Amino acid sequence: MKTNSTMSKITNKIFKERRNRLLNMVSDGIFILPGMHSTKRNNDVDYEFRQNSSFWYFSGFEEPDAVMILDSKSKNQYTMFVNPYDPDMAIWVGARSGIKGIEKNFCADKGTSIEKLKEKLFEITEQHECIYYAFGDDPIIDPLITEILIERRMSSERRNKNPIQIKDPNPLINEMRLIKTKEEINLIQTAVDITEKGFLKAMEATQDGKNEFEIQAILEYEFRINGAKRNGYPSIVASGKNTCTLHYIENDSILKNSELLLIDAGAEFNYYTADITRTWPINGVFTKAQRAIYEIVLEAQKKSIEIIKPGIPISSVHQKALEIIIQGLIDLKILKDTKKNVIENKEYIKYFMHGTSHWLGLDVHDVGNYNQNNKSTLLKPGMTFTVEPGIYFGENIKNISTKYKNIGIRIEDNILVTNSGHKILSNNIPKEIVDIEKILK
Ligand SMILES: [Mn+2]
Repeated sequence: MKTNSTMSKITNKIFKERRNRLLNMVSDGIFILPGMHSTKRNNDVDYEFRQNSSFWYFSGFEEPDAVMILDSKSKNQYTMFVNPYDPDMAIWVGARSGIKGIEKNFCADKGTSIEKLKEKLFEITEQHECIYYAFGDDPIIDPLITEILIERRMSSERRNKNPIQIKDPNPLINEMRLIKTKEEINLIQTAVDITEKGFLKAMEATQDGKNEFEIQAILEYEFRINGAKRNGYPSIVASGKNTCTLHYIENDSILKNSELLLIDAGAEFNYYTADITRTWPINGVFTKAQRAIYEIVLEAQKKSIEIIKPGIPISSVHQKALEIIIQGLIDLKILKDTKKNVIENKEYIKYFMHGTSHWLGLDVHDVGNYNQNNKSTLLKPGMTFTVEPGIYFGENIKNISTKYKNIGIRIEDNILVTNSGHKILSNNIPKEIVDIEKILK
């Protein structure tokens, strides 16, 4: 698939607008936003680097160890501390942007070497009474902020300086990230479209005797050749009893004839991710028991999507899915009590133990509150999230007919709240039984 990269890119102009919006949300204060560090994998090998999402949201900068300072009072509103250019590094691992690069290519008002962070941080915070910093975010910055706090506390007592307070910037940032702009929606849609291609190829390639990781390779190959350089999270490619392990990522079992295959995966495109789940029979035809469970999950998923529109609480989506799943399990005599009692005693929880929805964006479990003032968050246009009910009969389930054993079924789509209702971004990925069986033939 050809993707129009200029249309769907977050430009420097947009990054700047985001920084300005954040600064305009506070009357006084300085934001200290650390980027990600590299993480060791083994010996001298690091894990693939991926920038912190909020840091990227305001900068587009992809190198490790950087720290962003946003300061509305200073003539340098946007200062970035970065690893300096290093000719040796350039030869071995690639050129860093360095101080010049961060100013020229990422529009920082001022670039500074990360080695000067400590001394500069004292200077920069001097004029302020409030620091926005999320304690616990960064093991190097945490103690520096503590030092500043202690120094200011002492000097305000002895030398008439103003004391300083620390505030968490995340509520402000998360509120911004929760509502997606049209550029962001385009990127999520592209990630979903790429993911769709992967799912279709994975379905076509499904065959007993193959290893889960072979199917994973086909799925992710499709992601790569369609423009997604990485996944939003490790793909879950689970067959047989593995379908009942919610975050199964070993992906190394052999596909068996009468079992199910569950794939939960998402391509990441320009930092925005999809998050899709489909479940299908390995031999191409659902057994009667698999079909019975699948139909319940599908109905729960479709009916809970139908109600999505601005103004309804996000919790009502889960509530709707839960009611349908409970009724379905009662009809199959798997649950043997009244709906009311099942809900009260949470008897459903061993079959459906996770939530139905989470926000989706730069992070697969994107930031944003699910509750505000002790009430479930009301949906607004521009919010994107998943709807993913499931039913699982894993090893923990005793006293169940053997025909249901090891069945795990989840169906997940990505939804955008629009002005008038909603849009299913992943509507083209087959989930009706007849469509799935047709592809697998
Ligand atoms: Mn999900």
